[in-house]
Amino acid sequence: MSSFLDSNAAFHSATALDYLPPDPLRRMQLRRLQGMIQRAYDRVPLFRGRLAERGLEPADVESLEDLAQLPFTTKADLRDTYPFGLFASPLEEIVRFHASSGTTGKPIVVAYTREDVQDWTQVMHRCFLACGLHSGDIIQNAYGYGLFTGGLGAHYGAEALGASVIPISGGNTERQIMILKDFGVTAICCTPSYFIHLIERAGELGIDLKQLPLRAGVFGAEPWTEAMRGRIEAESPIKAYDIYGLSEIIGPGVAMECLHQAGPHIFEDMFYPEVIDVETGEVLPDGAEGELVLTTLCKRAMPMIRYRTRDITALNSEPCACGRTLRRIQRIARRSDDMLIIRGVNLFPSQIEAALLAVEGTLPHYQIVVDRVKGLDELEVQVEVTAEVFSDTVGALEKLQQELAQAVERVIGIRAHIRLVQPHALQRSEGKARRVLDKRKL
Ligand code: DLL
Repeated sequence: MSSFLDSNAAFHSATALDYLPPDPLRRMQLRRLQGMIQRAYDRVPLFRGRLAERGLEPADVESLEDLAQLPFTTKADLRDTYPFGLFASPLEEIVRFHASSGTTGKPIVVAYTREDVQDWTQVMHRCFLACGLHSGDIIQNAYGYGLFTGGLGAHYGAEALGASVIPISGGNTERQIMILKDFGVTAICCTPSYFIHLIERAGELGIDLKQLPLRAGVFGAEPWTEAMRGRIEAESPIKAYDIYGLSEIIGPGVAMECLHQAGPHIFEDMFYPEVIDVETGEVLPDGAEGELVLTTLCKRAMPMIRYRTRDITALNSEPCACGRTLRRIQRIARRSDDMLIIRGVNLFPSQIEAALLAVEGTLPHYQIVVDRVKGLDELEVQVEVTAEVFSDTVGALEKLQQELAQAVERVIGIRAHIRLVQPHALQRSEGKARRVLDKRKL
């Protein structure tokens, strides 16, 4: 009995901010926002310069609405200041780096102070509580550990919860299934497409996932659909919850679905959301669809002011049956740029293009074809080669194919199937080249 009361008290204290009434929440947001803007102004030359260009100072932000006057931050700003140019803390205060894909060869670098890691741990802890997990759960964390934020982000949150964490990382599906079964795993964290792959592989191995004690899946890092949720819930014993986040803001844990599975709640005490018109940049009202812009309210190492996520969504301020006062975002199904997410890895066509052009014998015409086979994303790159190369021996063509595959893998980190085609084989477009054919039924 006492342990039930203890865990209940722990739940209430860890999730108290999920239920703040609107007024205190807005006051907290404004106080934090003003502190964040001052910090960025004092410590990040790019931000100070941008405000100065507009004749603005931190004191001009007197209300949350005033944030709309401030300039946006974009992925290009991270690229142009690579690697450490947006840091607001000295290197000796940085305890962690992560990185994610940039639009060119260099990654986007993000950094955390000790307090940032603690804040991140707390939001991830709140994510797990929101979907009904608690100490005693056995959580298999199949997000990749490493520069990707998924693995370590979920790991720290799950430990804070007091769950038993299995830090298995991504890949090796048969071992994942063996551990799911043998350890009595109750929750899994991975991309939704990978879990579908796992369902299919388990089926082939004659293992009925429905007999296992698994009950929750914390799925994100890529777009997915209600149809995928339906399939996962029909073919396995779990409830599938949507978790959203991005490296530039913190990693996983920006927003998370509650037991009602009605769209992720944004942790608004930590991240201030706006939705803007993609073309004009104008702030849109709740309910209108546009691009999500996020401002960190507590980040020390790398404050982000009005970061354009490129993710298309709408803010939902309708009350949720769970009683949380945090607004929700509509499921993110697309982006306003050409970033692709393949097996949880972010990549841009421009990165593939750069890799291809570095190899002699190729022409600047290529097409990227993405498909999903047995739950796994497949990437094919069709590349036109010069007439001389095309009439070469089979051995020479195979060698070129190999070279291209290696060049692409070096840049994006995953293997693509390269198909060489003769000059003019690919359709030309009159306007902007359509480089990507995405055949995945999301
Ligand atoms: O994917 C962080 C993460 C890890 C989120 C694990 C959830 C779970 P990045 O690699 O920087 O960070 O990629 C961020 O992935 O801008 C979205 O386009 C996409 N994305 C993330 N979560 C979702 C989701 C991590 N639930 C980019 N639904 C984001 C749709 C998502 N897209």
